Amino acid sequence: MTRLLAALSGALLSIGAQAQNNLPFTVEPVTSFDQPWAMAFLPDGRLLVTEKKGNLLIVGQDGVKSRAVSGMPDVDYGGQGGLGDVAIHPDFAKNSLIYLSYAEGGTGRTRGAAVMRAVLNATDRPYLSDAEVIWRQYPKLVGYGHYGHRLLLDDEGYLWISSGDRQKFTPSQDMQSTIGKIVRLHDDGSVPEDNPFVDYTTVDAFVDEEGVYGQIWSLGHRNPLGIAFDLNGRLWEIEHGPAGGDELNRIVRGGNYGYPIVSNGDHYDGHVIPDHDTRPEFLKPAIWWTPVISPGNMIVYKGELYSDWRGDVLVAGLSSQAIIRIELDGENAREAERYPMGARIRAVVEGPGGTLWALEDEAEDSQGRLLKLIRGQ
Ligand SMILES: [Ca+2]
Ligand SMILES: [Ca+2]
Repeated sequence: MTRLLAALSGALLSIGAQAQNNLPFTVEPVTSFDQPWAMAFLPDGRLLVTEKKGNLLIVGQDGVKSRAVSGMPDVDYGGQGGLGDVAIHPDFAKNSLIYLSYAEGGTGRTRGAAVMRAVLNATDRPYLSDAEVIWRQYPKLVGYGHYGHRLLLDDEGYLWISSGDRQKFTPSQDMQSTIGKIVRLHDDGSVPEDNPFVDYTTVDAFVDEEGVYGQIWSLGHRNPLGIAFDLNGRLWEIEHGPAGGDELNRIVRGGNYGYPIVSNGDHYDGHVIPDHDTRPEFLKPAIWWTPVISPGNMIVYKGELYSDWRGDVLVAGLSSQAIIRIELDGENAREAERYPMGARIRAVVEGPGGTLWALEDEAEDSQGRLLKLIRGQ
């Protein structure tokens, strides 16, 4: 019996805190979720975690979960769609505002990404109030893929949205849509007057009945799932390429990143897409990957706990089943290290005190776990 208990506790220990070979951190599973997609820390140290089917949960660092937050939007769950990202307003301590992205059903079989802003009442029965849909991807399209819809709120009060190409290719170059774009808005969803294409409506060739030009910051993206500022205020974005050609891009105002005219990958059906170096008028990626890494999200690490990583990009890898560390040097970037995680990683986030947390993608036979990455062994 004693031996059985010892064996059991040994097994539990090995499931609990796994000191995996040659990782610079110990992986501690905290809890698990039903198809988790994104997470963000509240100022009080608790986490908000989204589940793709539509639930938002408040989670303690000990893994204790709240009831599902009520007052959520109706999400169009299916394929890659559902509840997506969650982001917290920089003045959350004063205004309790959060932002949620999700797939929203339209007329007929169309759907598209949307962003809701709401007050989070983080009580025992948490709920959203004053909810307002402040952005909708335009136009809504048939299909369940490539919503993108990663959210970033910066300290100046801008809301950045990565908007995927919905697997439709050419709209990424179409200025009459927000498909395949990076969008920049004020935190209430209004359009900043200094956005690069605000004045396009004065160009005779263009009509802008839906008011989308003004929202666009950059174009020619495929499925951007990560967006973050570095320590020097430069904006970076990471996106899925087609067959090959995942990209890390340094995002500049009004930039065109070339998709689907150029890509260092090619179409899945075998059709060649000319590579970036054939068309220098399009901005080329700082790093591209073939075979792909399949980025889930990205952050720029800003803490002190992993002091040697300060200013580096960390990418959650889906098909690469890894966390990928990228060193930035001005406009340049290079992959520095890859940490194998043994599971598809959907998100990596920095928590209080520079702690690092990762969210697994749900596998067929298991839920996606929340992992704390503990420095040292
Ligand atoms: Ca590109
Ligand atoms: Ca190519």
